[in-house]
Amino acid sequence: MSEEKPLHFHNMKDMPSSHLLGTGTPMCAGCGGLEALHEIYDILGSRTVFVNAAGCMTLLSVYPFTPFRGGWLYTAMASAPAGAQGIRDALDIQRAKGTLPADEDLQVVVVTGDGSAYGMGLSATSGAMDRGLDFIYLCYDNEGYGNTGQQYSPATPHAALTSTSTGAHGYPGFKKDLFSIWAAHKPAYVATIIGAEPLDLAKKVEKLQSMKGPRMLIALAPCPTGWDFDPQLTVEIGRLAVKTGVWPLKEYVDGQVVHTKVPRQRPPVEDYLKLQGRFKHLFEPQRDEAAIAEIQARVDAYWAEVEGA
Ligand SMILES: Cc1ncc(C[n+]2csc(CCOP(=O)(O)OP(=O)(O)O)c2C)c(N)n1
Ligand code: SF4
Ligand SMILES: [Mg+2]
Repeated sequence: MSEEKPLHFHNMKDMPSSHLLGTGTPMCAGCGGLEALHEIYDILGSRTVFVNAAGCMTLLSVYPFTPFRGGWLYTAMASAPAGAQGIRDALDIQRAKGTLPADEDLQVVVVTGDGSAYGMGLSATSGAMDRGLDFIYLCYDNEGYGNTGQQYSPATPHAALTSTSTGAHGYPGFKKDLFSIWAAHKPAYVATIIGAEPLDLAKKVEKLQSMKGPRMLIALAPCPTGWDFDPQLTVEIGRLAVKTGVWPLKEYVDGQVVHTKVPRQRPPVEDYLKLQGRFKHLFEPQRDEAAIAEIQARVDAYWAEVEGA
């Protein structure tokens, strides 16, 4: 009888990092969160300990299998930054004792979804920034509790249908501005990114690698399963999020917010909305002009402020 191969990679030290993610994992096809994580990991490299709060990415490392060559710590949803503190402290103690050479030190990277970052884990994140913890925080933002069936979260956009906002008008609330909340703590770095804009993403990840202290990334993560679109549209939807102005690409550094891409000729937001089943009720059986106009007006107001600044 032939030996069965495991579905997941297990400590495949010689495989390039670009081959590690997305292969043999139980993630959905076209996952925008995985796309961003993959691109980031290609730059960060394997001297990385990921600290992950419960969510879709947790499925990447199911003991004893992992696609990563560095470390992985799994935490409860509210406590990934506290887990990162413990790992950083342990590394620093080993450095001080001389048992960990400088060139073998590891970078500590929190990876959580929006449910943790915008909600349950915000207090622990705030504390970690207050303490100046030397870590990177990547939030892949699929705008809902994806792993448990896309319930709405504080990151869900206005009017989106989720499994807990099912009425004729979708989610009545508005997406929380996590970028500003994080920037208000005055950490070393905050940026928004998206996998569909890999050059912008790469410049930001390279920049933050030369810094110390809290460094924060929010990646909009188009989610075919939760947003209801064909997986082959992930990149197109990601690019449209940027082109229409729905997802501003920006960074906070040295007390300043700088937009790294300013879409001056913005197509209407409905070009982005109508590709996604979660907004289908805005177009069928008849157009909800008021809701579409409100979403457009908020995007326009954002950019009017940026361009007038
Ligand atoms: C305190 C707590 N409540 C609920 C859960 C169940 N749970 C596991 S993953 C998850 C969704 C997390 O959402 P998010 O952080 O956005 O990550 P995603 O699933 O979208 O990747 C939930 C609610 C949990 N693990 N812990
Ligand atoms: S539910 Fe969405 S975020 Fe989660 S693995 Fe699937 S595509 Fe990715
Ligand atoms: Mg989520």
